[in-house]
Amino acid sequence: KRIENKLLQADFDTTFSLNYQPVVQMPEGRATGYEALLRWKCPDGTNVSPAEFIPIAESLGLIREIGAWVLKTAIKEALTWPGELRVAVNVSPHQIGTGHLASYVEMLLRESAFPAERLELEFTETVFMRSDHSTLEELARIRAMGIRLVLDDFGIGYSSLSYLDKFSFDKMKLDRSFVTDVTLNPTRAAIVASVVDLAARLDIDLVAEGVETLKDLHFLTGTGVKLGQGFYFARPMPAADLPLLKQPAR
Ligand code: G
Ligand code: G
Ligand code: NA
Ligand code: MN
Repeated sequence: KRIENKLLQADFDTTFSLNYQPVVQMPEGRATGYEALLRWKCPDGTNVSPAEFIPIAESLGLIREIGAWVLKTAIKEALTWPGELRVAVNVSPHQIGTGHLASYVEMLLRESAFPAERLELEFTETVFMRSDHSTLEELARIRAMGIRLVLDDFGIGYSSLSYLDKFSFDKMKLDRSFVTDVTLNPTRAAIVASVVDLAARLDIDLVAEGVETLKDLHFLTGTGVKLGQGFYFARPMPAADLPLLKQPAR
């Protein structure tokens, strides 16, 4: 309840900020782009995790307004980055289905002249739970603008393969639960190898999430995963701290 009240009264521009975590080419670690991750620092000084406040924002009907702030801010910050770097924004399923998201992003890209191909929108499989026609239509409209669609946290939703059949994504991110301790766990190793094969056959970029150790990195590259994200390469950081030169992230 207290978080709900704070969220309802929150001044976005002064209490929200975005951190960015690189998605890198493996093994060398060169950034291909950055995922924007929302941070909220309440006026009383406490940091609240998006894992906690995003579901509340969804139930309060605030998520569209927050999502609009995230999109606007991420594009504004990414405008100054070198042209080969993409920015990825997480989108809640509550933000899509009415056509407003597609129109808003179209407007942002037009006003900022940010290239659509440099913007990625990340959706989890929950975006398909309602699975209505209007959601698929809006996703298609967004993709037709040249924006890249990313299937986030792949593998932990229910019946994830059916979503690949329903809609074409440009990239999928293998959930970090399969990457953690992959070198010690033959089941996870088998899952990673199968998803590498699946992504290659579908011609979808694959990112391994949660790369935390050099061992993880060696296993993943040996199994054919080309893109990675995780604490081994970099933690999420403020835009001002990003190493934006054409150097490996480490
Ligand atoms: O960065 P962190 O691990 O605290 O993120 C926790 C969760 O919050 C993750 O599932 C992440 O995808 C989600 N999240 C972070 N930023 C955003 C955002 O801007 N919008 C939405 N909808 N989810 C976000
Ligand atoms: O759901 P999503 O994949 O968007 O969640 C992103 C979250 O995962 C971020 O909040 C980030 O802090 C967290 N994260 C990123 N890399 C790692 C990692 O290597 N290990 C762990 N445990 N969490 C990570
Ligand atoms: Na994400
Ligand atoms: Mn994810």
